[in-house]
Amino acid sequence: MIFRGVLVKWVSFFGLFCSCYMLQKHLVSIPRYLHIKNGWIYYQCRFYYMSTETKSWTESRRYCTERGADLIIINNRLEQEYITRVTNANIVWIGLTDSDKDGVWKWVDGSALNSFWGPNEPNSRVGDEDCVISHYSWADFPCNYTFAWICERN
Ligand SMILES: [Ca+2]
Ligand SMILES: [Ca+2]
Repeated sequence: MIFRGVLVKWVSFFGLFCSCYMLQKHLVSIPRYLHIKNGWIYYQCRFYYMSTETKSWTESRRYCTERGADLIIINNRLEQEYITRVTNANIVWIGLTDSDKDGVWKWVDGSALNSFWGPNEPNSRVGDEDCVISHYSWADFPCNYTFAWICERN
């Protein structure tokens, strides 16, 4: 029985790893309908949702968390380039804010910051700019401005 349990665990772990690896390797050849389900796109073992409407940063985040996701955390240049590509370089909210403490930028999960700030950003140009958008690079904006957004989940 113990052996069977271990075997099942091993098979399900390996199966998960395998399908993830296969999807990454053969991403280009996978039919479109496999990528996109209810607006979610699969890329590099993560699911992304690109909004078609606009909301404030807080409302955007709520949309994501109500669906078991959160605003996107951009972990590396590859992810930044992917997001720029799939949004056609449109402005989107990302999961970065300094609303806890001015000048201390934090991802929504508290993870470390990889900086892709645009020239002269963050600059709090119109006053309180506590939330961050991606548009090729990052810029801080007032959180109550409305933009499209991207959710990310496992
Ligand atoms: Ca990410
Ligand atoms: Ca700014």
